[in-house]
Amino acid sequence: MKKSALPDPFAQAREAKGYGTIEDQNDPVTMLLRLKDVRKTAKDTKTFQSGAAPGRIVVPSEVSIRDTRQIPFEVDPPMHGEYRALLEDWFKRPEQPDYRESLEEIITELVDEALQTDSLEVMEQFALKLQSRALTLLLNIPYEESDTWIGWGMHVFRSEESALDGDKAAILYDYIDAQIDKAIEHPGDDLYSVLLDSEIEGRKLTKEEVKGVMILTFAGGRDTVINAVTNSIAYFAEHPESLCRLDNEPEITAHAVEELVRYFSPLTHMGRVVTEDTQVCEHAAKADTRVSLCWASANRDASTFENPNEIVIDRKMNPHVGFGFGIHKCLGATHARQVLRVLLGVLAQKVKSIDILEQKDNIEDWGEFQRKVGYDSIQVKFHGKD
Ligand code: HEM
Ligand code: EMZ
Repeated sequence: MKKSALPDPFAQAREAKGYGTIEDQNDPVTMLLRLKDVRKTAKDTKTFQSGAAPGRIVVPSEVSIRDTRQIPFEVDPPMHGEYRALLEDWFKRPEQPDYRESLEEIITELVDEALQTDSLEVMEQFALKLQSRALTLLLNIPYEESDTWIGWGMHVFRSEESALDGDKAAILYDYIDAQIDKAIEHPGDDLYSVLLDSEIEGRKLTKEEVKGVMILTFAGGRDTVINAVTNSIAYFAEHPESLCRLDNEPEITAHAVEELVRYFSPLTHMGRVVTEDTQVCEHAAKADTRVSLCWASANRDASTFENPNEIVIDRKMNPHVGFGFGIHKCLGATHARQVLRVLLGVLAQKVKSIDILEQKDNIEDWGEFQRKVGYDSIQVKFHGKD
């Protein structure tokens, strides 16, 4: 097994019965493992709702550490569409040329630094910095603000021991409250100010609604991007031929990014609350229980993906659900894709090879399933082209 591989722990259960069951704070979750079922369930927002108690669709449940509803993630139609319409244009800005150029500057600086270092810990010294600095572009705020977020360290709203740490989460929530108050006093052209000035159903968004969008922007786009970046570097360390191909055929870059997101599936699964007694893959799902859409399992479903456990860097047919499916599909995907495209471009251009010196895998514990999602830490050495 390669050091950079992410094995698929769901294969057997997916093929045998299509689901698995896990315990979580006395609110068990039936994980749906097949691509077909994940898609069907994601589409049926009436029977499988997102707008339950704030935090309940997240696994592990965040009900005990959060009261603020994340928007538009924890909202169902028709309100979901109203919020989403407010946000779409802003979250498409990463397609603009100047946004891409700024990303290129951020990433080039980090890669140049990495080339000067004998041993680089990718999670903390590369991916966290990249993610934080890139996020200043999405929020349209000064670059220096990223120093604060980097200063929070790897585990901001989680502690090392537990995925649920209310005190840690409060650091982020209090920070966002303070930033909203600042934007009220001195409105600018940042995301906070734009949201505070937006209207829904003929009224301004409340502070609580703005907070709900901002928490999601920070939380949803942090670990996912950090893992995608770090896993990409580990992959290229063991597949220098793929870096070489990207250099010679930059036109495959967009395909490569989709394939990496499929294979890595940085968000393993996301829950829904069942609103009426129903059936999912011949399994009774009672009203007010939880199911989850397991993107990571669906993305290895051999009935759709040939050689699902291999990274086929220019895979053509790739209807993966790494960014979700249906109305809640990832709003940050344009940003995440641009980050990864630019990263691949810069690596292909400057890096000849990467050695993995030491690694500690990050294994998520989902009851009967143990899933490697990335690394707690990984030390590497970059080698430049000349
Ligand atoms: C939704 C994955 C990056 C913001 C989602 C969903 C997935 C996902 C699977 C669907 C959740 C559901 O249906 O319940 C990812 C991955 C990322 C990534 C794999 C990186 C590789 C980001 C970033 C941001 C972001 C960078 C913003 C900064 C959101 C938001 C939603 C969402 C706001 C909810 C959209 C809605 O409910 O309409 N993401 N995400 N994500 N993501 Fe991401
Ligand atoms: C929630 C979630 C969003 C949750 C789209 O996914 O990401 C998780 O990492 C957070 O813990 O609060 O934002």
